[in-house]
Amino acid sequence: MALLTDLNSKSLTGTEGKKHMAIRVGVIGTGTIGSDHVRRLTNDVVGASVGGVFDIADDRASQLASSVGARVYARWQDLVASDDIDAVVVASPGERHPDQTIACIEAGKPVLCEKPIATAMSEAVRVVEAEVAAGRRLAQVGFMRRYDAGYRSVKAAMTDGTIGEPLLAHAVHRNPAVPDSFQGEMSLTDSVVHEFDVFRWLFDNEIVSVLVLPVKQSPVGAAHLRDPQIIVVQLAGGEVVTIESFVNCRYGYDVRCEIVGSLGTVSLDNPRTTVVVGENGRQEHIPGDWRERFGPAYVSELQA
Ligand code: ISE
Repeated sequence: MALLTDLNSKSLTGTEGKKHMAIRVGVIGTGTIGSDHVRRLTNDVVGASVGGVFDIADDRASQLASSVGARVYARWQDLVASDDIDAVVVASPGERHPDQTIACIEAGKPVLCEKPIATAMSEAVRVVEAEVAAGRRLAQVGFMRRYDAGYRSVKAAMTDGTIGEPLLAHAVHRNPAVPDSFQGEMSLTDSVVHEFDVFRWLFDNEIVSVLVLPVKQSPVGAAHLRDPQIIVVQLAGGEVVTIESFVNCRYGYDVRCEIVGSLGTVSLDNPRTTVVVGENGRQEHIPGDWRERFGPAYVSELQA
């Protein structure tokens, strides 16, 4: 919540006589998620504007910057140090995250870093140590599910007594397909990392053990990966979460879960838009990808 506090001090509220001052956000990395964030900050987030962008693909950065009237920086270090930038979004490749996030912390600027915070444990610890040294919370990792309306209702049902004592959860996390660059353990570090975060948040407990079970290999796509997988997570209170990770399910982006409590259950379904009934039976839309499914959550996350 450091971000909110710091930014509020810049008088966003529009009471009479007060100047509206947008927070000028610098965005490092203009790939899919970085470009989406630039557009969201420009079009959807109240009280923010994009002050500058950086990408090693400088043509892409220039094009994006000119589309929103922002400045392009030749080095990310210059963007972080600039007096024209109040806060930073880090959306570069994962291995760059620690250095860039630490630079923001050292410059005293609030930073939203896309997941993962780092690609190695020792690097993640470096970021935490930098924040401890700074003496205040300036960094937040981009776990947007915490801002999703569906997950928030699930959390409410878990905390207001509706389902009694939450005991366990079942989750599915399916992607229609992944590119060849999706390698090795990325199903855990890139996809299931969201479940690792969201179930800690939902149960308000730390993870104490993780078991990964390979499943019979899907004959379709991703021969270079073990896919699907079942992951069994145990939390400090004894709660257990089973997660199916399937990154090549083909039919759509499907993220759901059910929490089982001592008195009932609460389920997170895909957000229902329309149901079509016709000669093909009853059909409902499944999101095509995570950008569609979690678009509103990303806006709420940036707004916060
Ligand atoms: C992607 O990078 C995301 O962050 C999505 O939320 C996740 O569902 C997907 O599996 C990842 O590849």
